[in-house]
Amino acid sequence: MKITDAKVFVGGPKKNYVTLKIMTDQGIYGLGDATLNNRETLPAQYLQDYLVPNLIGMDPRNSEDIWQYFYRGAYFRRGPIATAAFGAIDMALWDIKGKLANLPVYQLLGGKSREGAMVYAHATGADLEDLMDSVAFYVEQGYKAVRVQCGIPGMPKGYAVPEAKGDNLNHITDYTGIRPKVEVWDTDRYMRYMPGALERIRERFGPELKILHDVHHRLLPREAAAFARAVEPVDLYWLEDPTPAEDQDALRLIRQHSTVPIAIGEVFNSIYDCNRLIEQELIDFIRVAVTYAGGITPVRRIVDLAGLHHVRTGFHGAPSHSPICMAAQAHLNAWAPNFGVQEYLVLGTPECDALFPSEHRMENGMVWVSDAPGLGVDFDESKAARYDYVPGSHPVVRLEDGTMWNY
Ligand code: CS2
Ligand code: MG
Repeated sequence: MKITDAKVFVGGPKKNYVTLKIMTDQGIYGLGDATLNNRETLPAQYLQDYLVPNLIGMDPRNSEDIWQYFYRGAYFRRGPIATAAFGAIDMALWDIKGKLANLPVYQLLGGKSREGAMVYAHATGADLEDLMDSVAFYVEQGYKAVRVQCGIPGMPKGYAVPEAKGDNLNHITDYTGIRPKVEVWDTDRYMRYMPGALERIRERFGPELKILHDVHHRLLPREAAAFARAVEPVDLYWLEDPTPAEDQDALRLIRQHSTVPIAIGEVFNSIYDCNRLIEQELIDFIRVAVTYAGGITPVRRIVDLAGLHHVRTGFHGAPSHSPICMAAQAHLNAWAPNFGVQEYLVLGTPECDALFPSEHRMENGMVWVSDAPGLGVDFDESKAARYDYVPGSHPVVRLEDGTMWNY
């Protein structure tokens, strides 16, 4: 069996999805996602210029060797541009493998460990009252877990917070241009306000709701330790990215001062970014994404390592990823013995569903994996032609005095 061709598409409804389609001499094709948020053209170019020409003629069934060939063969290893491109190839090869075997990918991983996989939604508010409405909206729809972010009094804009009450902020990318908007951050205001706000959410929604909160890398290690201690009474399901991920020792300080579960890893792109954190049991949830972390093959290794150390999965699932990555994660979530939760934003616009038809279902705050062979998601090329690449950007963050800070 041989790979005969591969095509890369960039574009999508309100989003620049990078979609790889690998064709074979047996008529079976596979799909992969290389969407690197706000840098989408780069993995696409890497695929087009270097990887696709080498893929042609390879046997798609040898997904392990193909992964090693590109990873080791690049010489300059890792980095999200490369791993997103390798990730797309790997997903497409698992898709092909499943179609060949006539089995859904979760069966190739070891079968189902559960029926539905719990997801969490993003509740957000310009202020706390607005956030409460947003949480109530998700709770009414059956969500068991909700991430909560709200505006901080006196701070013009916080992470993932809408400007006007009632606005939904599921898409953080600003497509008006390539130059990022500037948001202003004030750690002191955040530290004073947020623990009390989280307690009020707990009081209002009761003990059952799983409440998650994302600090988005904004605190220094000592601040993060103090914050984690302050939010202990809230009984968070997790505290996400309390400090920038590069300084892994920072998490030790947090651990020494608090038992709040820590979730980290959405910016990681290899097992070497998290093996120490996992082995030293400094985190509770690993947040890698199948796209950025290089595909199903390496993510499965991360999941297995995590399982040895009581670390559960909480894969990244922001609107950064196309339904192809989300499908790959749905299969891993169905299998992983140490599954925790899946981040899930309802992209479900009719345009997105039409571009990526699939039978994976979201119902009652759970994802139900599709039983179709392979990844169980398709890609309608005829519709893809409607969408062009649209340059966009995340905001950047500065402190009040102008100092650059972490987005
Ligand atoms: C976030 C992301 O989903 C999350 O937890 O941290 O929305 C993140 O900001 C984006 O993926 C960045 O591209
Ligand atoms: Mg996050």
